[in-house]
Amino acid sequence: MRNRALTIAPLLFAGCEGVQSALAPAGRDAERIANLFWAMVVGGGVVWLIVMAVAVYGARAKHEHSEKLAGRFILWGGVVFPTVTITALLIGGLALLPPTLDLGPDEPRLAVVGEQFWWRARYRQGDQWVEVANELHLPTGRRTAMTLESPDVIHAFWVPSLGGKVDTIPGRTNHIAYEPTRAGTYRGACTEYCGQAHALMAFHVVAEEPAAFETWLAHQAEPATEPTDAEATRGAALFLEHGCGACHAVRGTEAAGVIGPDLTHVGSRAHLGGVLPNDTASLVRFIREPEAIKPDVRMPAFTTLSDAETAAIAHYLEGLR
Ligand code: HEC
Ligand SMILES: [Cu+2]
Repeated sequence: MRNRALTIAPLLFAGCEGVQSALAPAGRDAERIANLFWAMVVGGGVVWLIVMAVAVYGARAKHEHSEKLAGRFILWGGVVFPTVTITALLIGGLALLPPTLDLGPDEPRLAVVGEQFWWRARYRQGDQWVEVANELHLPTGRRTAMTLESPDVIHAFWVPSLGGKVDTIPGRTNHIAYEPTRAGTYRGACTEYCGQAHALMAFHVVAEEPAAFETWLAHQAEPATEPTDAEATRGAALFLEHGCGACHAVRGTEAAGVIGPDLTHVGSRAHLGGVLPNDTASLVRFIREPEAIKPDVRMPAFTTLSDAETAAIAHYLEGLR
């Protein structure tokens, strides 16, 4: 038993660092939330120790207490103390809301949409909007305001390492802002049950220096690169022939679908669908058996394509950097 506890404990603590932890804050709002959490843990711990000490004392005391003293103890310890501490906690907790919901001076530059089971995001770049999917980038040291929407069901957007959580609600526009303090890649998740693949509705946020962020965004705004070899050229043709472009956009080509993720720069993302490493094997799986990756996915399986055809399409998509 002890052995098992020893093997499990490091795993539990490992969960507290890393890319998806409210206890390892990498954003201004996450820091505030973590501080509130620790204040509650320490405060709760102190109260627990006092209650335990009183309980032990009560169980052991041999002499009688006066009724007046007991009454006073209940009044102060049982009424006044909890009222004061819980009110203080409430005020401390509510005080976190205005700064967390503070959108900063700029108009929201990022519009996030919760889809069936992926995240669409549009960045304002000058007077155009640039669409990306499943991987957001945010500048460090700046507050980025976002709008949150959903076309059909309720999802919730949360990057525990960076800040607060807000629902995406059909027919409504919600807001949140994140201000990363530490560069890195952080994992986000849908935190409102939305269907079979809800737990797989993950995404990543790359927090980077403002200059690197602007370079990234300028690159995402560009149309797709032309295929550079014969196999990629064949893949591009097959992509259009087999109707991928009905759901996916590859800007600069005929593919202009809006149902699925924009694939213009899909090769530049670290993950596919938010959950798989972005490599040839994952691309092939997405084409062959998307349902095996995410149950109820809104993409059909392309089982009639030959191995060579699937490989050519995967090769083409990998080149879209
Ligand atoms: C009926 C619409 C539809 C068609 C047709 C379709 N897809 Fe998809 N595709 C989707 C949707 C929706 C997703 C998002 C799945 C998810 O993560 O929930 C997706 C996801 C993907 C992804 C992962 C993208 C990312 O950003 O993670 C790839 C790659 C992909 N599709 C390739 C293809 C290829 C190649 C074809 C043609 C052989 C194709 N799709 C045809 C709807 C479609
Ligand atoms: Cu969801």
